[in-house]
Amino acid sequence: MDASAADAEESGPTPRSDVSAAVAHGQLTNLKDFEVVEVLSQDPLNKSIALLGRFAGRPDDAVLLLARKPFDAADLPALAGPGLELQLDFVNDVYSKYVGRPPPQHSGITVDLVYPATAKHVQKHREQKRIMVIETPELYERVVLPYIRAIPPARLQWVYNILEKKKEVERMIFEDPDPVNGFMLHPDLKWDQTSPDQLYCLALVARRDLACLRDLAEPHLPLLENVRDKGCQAIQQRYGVPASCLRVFLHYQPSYYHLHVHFAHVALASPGAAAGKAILLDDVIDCIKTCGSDVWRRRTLTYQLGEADELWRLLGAGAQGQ
Ligand code: G7M
Repeated sequence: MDASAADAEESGPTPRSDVSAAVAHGQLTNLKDFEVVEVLSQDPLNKSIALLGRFAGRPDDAVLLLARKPFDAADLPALAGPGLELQLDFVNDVYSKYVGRPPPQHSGITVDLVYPATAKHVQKHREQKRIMVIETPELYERVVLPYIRAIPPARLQWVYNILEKKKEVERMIFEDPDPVNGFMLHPDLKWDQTSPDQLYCLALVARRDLACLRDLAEPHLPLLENVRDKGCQAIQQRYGVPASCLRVFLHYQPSYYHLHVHFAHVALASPGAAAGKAILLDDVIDCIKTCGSDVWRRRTLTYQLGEADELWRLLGAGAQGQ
């Protein structure tokens, strides 16, 4: 380490460009310059907490997700600070994942950092009111589809980084390179790969013209069956978890509009696997076969929406929920 770097370490915050570069290159080794601004949400059941913070002297927001046994607010200054040693798992665009080596009194913390975080990232993790909304095909065409089309492509940067093998390459579990029916399978950001009964993997389809469930029709059956069959097979081979122990599903609405499929261990009680969010891939396939090719365009879909979601405002969800 040169003299200036040593000075910065001892006497004050790391220069702005250093923190951004350290995060982008996965070289963050502790959170000494991190200041907690707000506790966004807590989930004692899942032993996790989401924090809004900033790095000293920098204007950008950061979202920090810590997961372990339920948190004691008094521990936060030590925990989201110099005592926590970081070991890089991977970096992808503004998303990075670490294993945190906490001070001796703490143990087993995963550290997910989104930096710089947009207002959308912050809102997503803030405790919010949720309601169920009913989306008719007419509402989809008039409100939801234009909303999806207006999302800046940059939101999918992390997906394209994976598909172009710029990120998470060494984490890849399986690849079928076929441009029409192919996909890549990776551990989901949510899973630290330590325990197979917490298994959570994500299949990203290779083609880029399918945004979500509403786009799926009869010509996509070979793709969907391929993802299900080869995805389950690859998970069985790598982790020893059989297809009968996997919940394989899509989200509607998803957070990211590039078609992807979730593979979660059936024992995992994840909010993302709940009714009103998850739709089983087998049901998606069977519906197309039994109800017709355009069934997912014709169906009225009921799902949960958070107050912070842009769709809440566009669908007048507040009014629907009163
Ligand atoms: O709700 P939706 O179906 O859009 O879920 C997207 C999934 O992608 C979630 O389960 C996230 O945990 C996962 N995910 C999000 N990001 C930003 C990443 C990432 O950078 N890498 C990986 N492997 N998974 C991600």
